[in-house]
Amino acid sequence: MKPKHFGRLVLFLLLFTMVLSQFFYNCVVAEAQTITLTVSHVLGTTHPYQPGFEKMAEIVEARTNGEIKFKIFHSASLAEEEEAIEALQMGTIDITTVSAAPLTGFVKEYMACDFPFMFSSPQEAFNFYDGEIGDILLEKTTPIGLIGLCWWENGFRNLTNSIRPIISPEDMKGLKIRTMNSPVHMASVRALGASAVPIAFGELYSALQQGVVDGQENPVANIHAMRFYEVQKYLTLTRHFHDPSPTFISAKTWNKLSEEQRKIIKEASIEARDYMRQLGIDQEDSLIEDLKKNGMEVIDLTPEQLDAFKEATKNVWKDFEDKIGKDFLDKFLNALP
Ligand code: EAX
Repeated sequence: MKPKHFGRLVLFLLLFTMVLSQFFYNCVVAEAQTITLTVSHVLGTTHPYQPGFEKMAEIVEARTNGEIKFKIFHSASLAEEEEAIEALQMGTIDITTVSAAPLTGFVKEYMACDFPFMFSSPQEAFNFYDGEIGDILLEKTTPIGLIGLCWWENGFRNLTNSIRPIISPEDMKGLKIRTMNSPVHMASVRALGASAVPIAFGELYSALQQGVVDGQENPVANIHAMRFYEVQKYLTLTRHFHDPSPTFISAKTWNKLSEEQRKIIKEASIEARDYMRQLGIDQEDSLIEDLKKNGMEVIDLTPEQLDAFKEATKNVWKDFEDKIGKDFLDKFLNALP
């Protein structure tokens, strides 16, 4: 080979090696800078929680130019709600959305969210939790290691059972009704004449299937997503509890993020909130029709029939004034619509 050709070959190989090493360096650095946030929730993929987190992930990844990605675990595959709260405290899970009930063991003021018959429409509930009271409650979780992003939505809870159609509180007598581990929910179910049996959400289907409990209460989206229609005959649209689902990020995670990344995550959680709330509202009627197609007898109460349930539970809140704290409870009740 002539010397000048050899020289050109060496130069080419040198340049090629430099380009290749720069490429691999960029890949390694880029990978090293990519943050993957672990997200946990307990509902199935057809429930608004899942598309809500997918929407949030899409926004965050786009606005951080791929720096932050989500890995979403649904159907309690990673943790039940209380476990997810503890995991956020430890920083082993980064983000979750949970009902108010599992928070009551960590921050007592969340018990107020579980009182029966507080709201008559989704918008009333949204206005309430997106206002001062919602901000106060989210602030109260900071000391336990959870940063409150905003209030997502689980929906209005309804009664199902496999024994009889429930038209009045009389029909509740003798029934074993599964509740969340919520002292207020349990007291309300007992005030209606049934016995309240707290069971973890992930174990509820088999508990219903085996007859450990006769019934349960959940929003229509949850009843449908978890296929409870396979093990429950009757659905009464009581909408007795409204169930908000505050969304949190671990303080340990939050503290590692830049101001810009925090801003993006907060804004994305709010945009995803509005998206998933609307999804829940839009799908409710069609889900009820699908529950009927799957064999459920759906009872829609008259206003007079519903009044009997309201009357039976109207004093539940009094048993919790001391537990929650009178000052906060007065503020909470005075802010209701
Ligand atoms: O928060 O446990 C329940 O019945 C809740 O609706 C569910 O965990 C979603």
